Amino acid sequence: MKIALAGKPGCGRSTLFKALAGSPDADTTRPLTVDVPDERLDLLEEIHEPEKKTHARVIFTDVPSPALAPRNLALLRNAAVLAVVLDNYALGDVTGDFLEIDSELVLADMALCEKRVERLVKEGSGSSREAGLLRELLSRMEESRPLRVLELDQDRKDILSPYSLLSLKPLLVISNRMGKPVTQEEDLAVLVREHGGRLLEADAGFEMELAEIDEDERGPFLESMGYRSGSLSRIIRAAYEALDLIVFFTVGSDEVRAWPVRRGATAVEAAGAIHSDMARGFIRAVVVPWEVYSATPDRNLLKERGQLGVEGKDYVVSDGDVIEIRFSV
Ligand SMILES: Nc1nc2c(ncn2[C@@H]2O[C@H](COP(=O)(O)OP(=O)(O)OP(=O)(O)O)[C@@H](O)[C@H]2O)c(=O)[nH]1
Ligand SMILES: [Mg+2]
Repeated sequence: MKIALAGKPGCGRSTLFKALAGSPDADTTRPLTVDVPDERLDLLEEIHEPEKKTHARVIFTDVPSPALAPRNLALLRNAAVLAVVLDNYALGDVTGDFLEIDSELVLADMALCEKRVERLVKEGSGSSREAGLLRELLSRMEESRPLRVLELDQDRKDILSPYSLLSLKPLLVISNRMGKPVTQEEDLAVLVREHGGRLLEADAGFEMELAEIDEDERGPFLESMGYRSGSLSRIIRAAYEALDLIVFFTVGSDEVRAWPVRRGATAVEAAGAIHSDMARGFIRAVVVPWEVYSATPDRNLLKERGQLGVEGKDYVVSDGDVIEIRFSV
């Protein structure tokens, strides 16, 4: 999952990026890949002692300012989640900056939709469903509504998905100054809610300094300063929630691994997340819910007790399921 960090010049993006990397020397011009922390996966590692443990991964990019510069558009469109960083530690005008960036996202989407409608008209498809939908979106955006606030059914989302519309992507808004919390009643919090975003707090400067001390000591240090957890885990959690992702696990002596899928994914979609061959040749899935597996991580015993669930293609995956796909190609 890709998360693009964007914001006004000097908002603290690069500082936050280095904090997320856990190193003041991190190269902000390259994507940063981090493991999604997951205690369940750690437990599976203890149980199976595999050669390899593979976390779900998140990739952060530090989008150079100005955020909506043409050279950044591909970066932004490629991201699953946009995170706008706001300077709340120095001279930033948090509400003004937020509104400015969000309206730039909307403008970029309007330009794209207009171009596409023109093209459809030229091709004689001006009265197609797609053209109708784009016109409808344009009229909403003219009222400077970001598309993420609209309720769109799956059909419409499918039509729009090739466009990677920026104001339709989940939005995290990161107030860079955790020591100065934003209350629910504050203008910024109200605005972010109205614009369909999620507000988070970070203290980039402090967390980057923390990166210089031993990893084991960071947690207690954070706590001693009144912070419950670092930005990394909170940003990842918010992104997972915004995308409505869950994870399932595969286990074995070679590898234990966490696989993110959207909530509601079926067994055959889970198989496809692992490998397209597994989806194509899907026979069945052997599924053990997390509570059952973590209590009895023993296939033979589970089998004896009749606790190995044998499921077909349409089984809906639950968060934490331990899954084995049977397939033939
Ligand atoms: N006190 C304090 N200073 C910060 C914090 N975050 C960033 N700074 C400082 O603000 C300045 C700008 O921070 P950067 O992280 O470089 O900001 P940026 O958003 O990457 O800026 P550009 O890439 O130039 O647009 C640097 O001097 C940072 O040390 C913070 O949380 N607290
Ligand atoms: Mg920077």
